Amino acid sequence: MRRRDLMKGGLAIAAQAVLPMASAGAAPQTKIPYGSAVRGDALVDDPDYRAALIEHCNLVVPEGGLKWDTVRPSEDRFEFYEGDKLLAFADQNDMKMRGHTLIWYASMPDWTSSIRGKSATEKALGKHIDTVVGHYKGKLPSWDVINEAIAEKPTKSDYLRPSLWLDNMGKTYIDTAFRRAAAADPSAQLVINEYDIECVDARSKARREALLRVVRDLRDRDAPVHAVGFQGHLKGQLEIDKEGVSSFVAELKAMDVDVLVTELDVIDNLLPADETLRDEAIAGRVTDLLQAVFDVAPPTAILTWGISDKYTWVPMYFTRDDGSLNRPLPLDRNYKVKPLMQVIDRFAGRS
Ligand code: 9MR
Repeated sequence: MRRRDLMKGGLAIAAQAVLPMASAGAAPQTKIPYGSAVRGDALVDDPDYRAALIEHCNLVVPEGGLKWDTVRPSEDRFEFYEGDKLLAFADQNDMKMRGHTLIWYASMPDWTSSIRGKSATEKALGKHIDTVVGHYKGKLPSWDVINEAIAEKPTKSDYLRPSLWLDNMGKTYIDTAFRRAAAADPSAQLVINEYDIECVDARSKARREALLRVVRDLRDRDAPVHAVGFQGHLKGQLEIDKEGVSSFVAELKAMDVDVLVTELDVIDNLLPADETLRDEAIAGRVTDLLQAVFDVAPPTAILTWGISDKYTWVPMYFTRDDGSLNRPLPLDRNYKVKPLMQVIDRFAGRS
């Protein structure tokens, strides 16, 4: 069995979602792996954090530990300390670990700004992917190969995000990345990961269309893309485009491309101050997204971008005007289960 098939599974379920409340529905018949992004420092320093991951997750992904700015302090050095530490934790606790991320326009170390020209850029991309995927060959069942390749506001003629890679190699940098990753680890599920593709707004729709175009082009050229990752950084004030998401998943499945949810959380800066109402609204948005996906096909995995509100990227950009703390994740700051965790447990087939 291909390793990526380990991440497949599950049957569609029929839960009813009533906005903005989460509602109970039938449990799926197959378990879907659930996991969280993990911060290396908290893993070492906070025993309650470790215990929460062990209790709730069967999958982990480093939140930053495999990005270029950690792995590549210089052109010739590769630093796997963070990734290896998390993999050891995963192995000890009978969990799997995903890789995030090989090619992303952000988090690039300064020295990469001196890379110029097609041949040098292609060489740098190949060396990075060969070495990093090669280091974990056979150990990580799934990799985010390309992260956030779609333009902020894509148009028909201009739909890819400018980057070192696009600027120097043209749009087939994406094909090259997938081919190199497949060669370095033929058993891994190879994912193209994207954000702001879930909501009812013109921008999300345009971004889904652009992403579909990229995946279709990859398939037409026989590039080994296996799945699309919905990051799922949902904006609490925006409705999920349930129809749009379902038809997007259906178009992907028709090309034999899977989906997974890679970075789920709900940005709550514009949601009510009342914590009970806020937590219900958050659970409701996630129910809508997961239902829209499961209505067509189960995702191969569900991951949240952190497990506890104690460690979340959200306040870096979305603090609340009323001064109360953000609550985007399944457990509160004291590791108490919130309605969002119950929704995940239900869709993951754990309750
Ligand atoms: O949550 C991550 C934050 O701690 C980092 O500072 C930041 C830059 O490396 O990346 C954040 O994670 C992002 C992820 O890698 C890609 N999708 C959006 C996530 C939130 O910004």
